[in-house]
Amino acid sequence: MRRHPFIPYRPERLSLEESARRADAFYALMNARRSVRHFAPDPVPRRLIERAIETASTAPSGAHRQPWRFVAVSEPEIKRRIRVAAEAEEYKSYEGGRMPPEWLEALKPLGTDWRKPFLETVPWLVVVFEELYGIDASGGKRKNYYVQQSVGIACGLFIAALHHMGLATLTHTPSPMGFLRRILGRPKNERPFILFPIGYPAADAEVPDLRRKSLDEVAIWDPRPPVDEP
Ligand code: IYR
Repeated sequence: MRRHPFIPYRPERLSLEESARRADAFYALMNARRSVRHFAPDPVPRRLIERAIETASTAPSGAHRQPWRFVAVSEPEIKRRIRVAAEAEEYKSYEGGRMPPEWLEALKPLGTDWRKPFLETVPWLVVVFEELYGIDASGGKRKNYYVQQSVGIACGLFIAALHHMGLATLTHTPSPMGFLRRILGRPKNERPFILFPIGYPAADAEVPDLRRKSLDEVAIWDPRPPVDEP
């Protein structure tokens, strides 16, 4: 493969004051984000979803293969089919013994169960698929690299973009998710990764009163291996 031409990259160098101001403002914005399970039925213009997808698609990716597909659903009938199939799988997980007791215990504080009415009440569902491999013009397979990392980063940017434009979402992973490929008619080289219901939070939406880990709990600075005892 030929090397890309290289072009100058000269983003503006910010003053320390400006960097600190932006750092604080962006942290405050993102720290105010919450995953939402109760949505308003209010419509969301397609233009906003397009922008969020474009933003997500700026993510870095292995060998720049951009191995993500964003499948946006607004049709009520398709949303209904997705809800029915998701609830059937989730019912088996929650009530049919597919989720081990330890997992059910871990979810108790969140109050989730097999019912997923939000899959129908939201104006948009966006299902992100990982492209496991590409298919070239002659039908041959073309390897992708670090697909999970790449798609995971794209999903993070997607969530940030939605939040920044005042929309709410949920990182929903009905399991197993194979039904999404069938209902949405996606090819074999694509695998469902995350399903995002997107809308405005319901007027009476509530979220669990969670605490985020502090900086001290999540960051380790300049660690050294322990000195071996003599
Ligand atoms: N997929 C199920 C279960 C679930 C699992 C985890 I880990 C969560 O953080 C939340 C839910 C569901 O969507 O209910």
